[in-house]
Amino acid sequence: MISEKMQEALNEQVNKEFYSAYMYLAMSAYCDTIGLPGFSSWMRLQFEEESLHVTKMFDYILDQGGQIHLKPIEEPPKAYGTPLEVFETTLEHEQYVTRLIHKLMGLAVEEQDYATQTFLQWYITEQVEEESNVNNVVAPLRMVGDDKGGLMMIDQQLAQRLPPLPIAPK
Ligand code: OFO
Repeated sequence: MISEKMQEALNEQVNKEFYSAYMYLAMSAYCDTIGLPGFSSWMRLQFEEESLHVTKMFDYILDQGGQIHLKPIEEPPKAYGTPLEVFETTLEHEQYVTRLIHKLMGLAVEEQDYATQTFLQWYITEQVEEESNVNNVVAPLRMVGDDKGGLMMIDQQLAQRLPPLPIAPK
């Protein structure tokens, strides 16, 4: 059982995770149009990962006897600037999501909702990984600057990203 306040906060986070998925799909299209297929494929897999974050939280709300409240998803931008800017935006976004998850945990602590605290621990760990993965792309992008050869190499590396593993069943 979860409180109504927690249920609403989790539904709000489901919407934010949907937005993340939507934004990465838009970034995937953008990277494809600027001739970076490896970047595009990385973003497409990030979209898939965010979709898993959505369904994990969706299932938790239902498992707790809560109600799902799906809200409109904000429209993401169409263009994202240079390849470095694409990943800087990604980093800022993931840092924002980390803050949202921490806020949710704060609410779970305040409400002495131990089940939700345990559940959210997975997202807290996941956000550390999300930020680290993006930082690992931002750093080489800053290093290569405008060098086209360097950019092509990074594009090839990003193309190697593997699809996300399915999230373990509850
Ligand atoms: Fe769902 O972690 Fe990114 O946004």
